[in-house]
Amino acid sequence: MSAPTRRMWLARAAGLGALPLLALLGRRAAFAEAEPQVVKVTAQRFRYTPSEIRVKAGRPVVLEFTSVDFVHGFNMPDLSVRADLPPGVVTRVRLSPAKPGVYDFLCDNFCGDGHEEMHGRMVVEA
Ligand SMILES: [Cu+2]
Repeated sequence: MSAPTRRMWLARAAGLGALPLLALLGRRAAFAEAEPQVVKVTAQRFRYTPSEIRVKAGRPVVLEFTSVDFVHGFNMPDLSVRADLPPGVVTRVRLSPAKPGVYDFLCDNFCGDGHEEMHGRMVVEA
């Protein structure tokens, strides 16, 4: 085999080797898109921090709640999501908002004077 022919074969072999690698990278990118967005939220008389949560439609979300002082509630009626948030533990709530929009949430465990002020919203972007 002459030197140029050998080089051509090597180049072809390298090209073929790159195909599975590209496929693997593509699959990894798709997997990364399906990875949930994790949002940490603190619940405390009488607010959630942050009070506005921005997420992407179609991407799974995990809300990680920590209450510092009381068994607050988390209720987002339009997305049928509800949880108790006992203090001292992390409460994880998973959801996959499909439709863009603004969804209100509120504390539905009476937590004292100012309880009515304990609310926020989730902005689901297209
Ligand atoms: Cu509350």
